[in-house]
Amino acid sequence: MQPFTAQFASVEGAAGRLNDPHVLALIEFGGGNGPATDPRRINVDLPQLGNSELVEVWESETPVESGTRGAIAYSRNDQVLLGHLCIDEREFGSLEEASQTAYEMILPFAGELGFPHYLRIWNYIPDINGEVDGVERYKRFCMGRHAGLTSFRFPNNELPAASGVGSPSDKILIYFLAARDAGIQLENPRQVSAFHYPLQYGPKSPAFSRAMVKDWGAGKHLYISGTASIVGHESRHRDDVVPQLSETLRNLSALVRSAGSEHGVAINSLAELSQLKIYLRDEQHHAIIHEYLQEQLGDDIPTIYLGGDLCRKNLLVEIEALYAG
Ligand code: 3EB
Repeated sequence: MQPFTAQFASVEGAAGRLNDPHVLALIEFGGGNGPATDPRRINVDLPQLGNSELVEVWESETPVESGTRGAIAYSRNDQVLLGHLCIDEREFGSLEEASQTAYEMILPFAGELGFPHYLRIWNYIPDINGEVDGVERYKRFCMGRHAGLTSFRFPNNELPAASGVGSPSDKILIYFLAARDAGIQLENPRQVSAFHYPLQYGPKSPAFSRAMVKDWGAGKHLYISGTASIVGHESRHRDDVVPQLSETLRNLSALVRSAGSEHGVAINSLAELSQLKIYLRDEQHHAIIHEYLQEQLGDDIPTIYLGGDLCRKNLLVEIEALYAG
């Protein structure tokens, strides 16, 4: 049995889907940070670009159980746990402390529910490129995340795939997918592992893996982290969106190749990916990115475009992807 399916659907009537106990999550985009009326409802507060208004619906073949525990809202079936929390850093001394606390809440939580293995985490961070005392807030987030992971002795070789993107919201949003058994971490042969980035990117390296492969028995999934125009550890093609995009596609291809050849994921090319999320710093780049991706990948991959700041000021585009058979 597939643990879940993830699909984009029209925003119209989407909230009504929550009446269905097979819905594991309803992920909305750009809707403001209204109160969550259902623990399965996640609001990613980034504007959706292009003419579509989509939501993302995760469904389970079996009815899900959902609820809240402390600050974390969750839903689960027998195979997966999906949880999220929103943290207001103003309730903490600093962004580092808020991020550390968030990870210290998340890490034991999933284990207590019987899902101790993290596959994928999404981090949306307010004012990600802002600076406090000369240190960029993304670096401060990385410091807090690192401290949180360290207090649980979390090993680098179990780090989940992740996205780390700026948010216009005033709260940090983190959501995660966890499983009963571990996935396999993938690194990118074209890139230095983020957890080994040199000090120039911050005193504590970003704690995530480039991708995760999970064998669900019924098939293998590939969860690809936010991927950008980084080769080695350096940003490439400063201020040039199409070359950044083509470098990003080369990075994604390298991951897909190793997932296919080394880990038996049934994917041969980027065009076979099940889902893409494209984050772009400048909304004006939407048309050119859309056109280039259509040329390179065709029209078939369900794709959503979100406007957001990226974790390095010189990055213009970042792509995350899912392959779910
Ligand atoms: C990079 O490759 C781009 O800090 O969780 C991508 C995915 C990025 C996740 C994170 C950051 C994160 O370094 C930025």
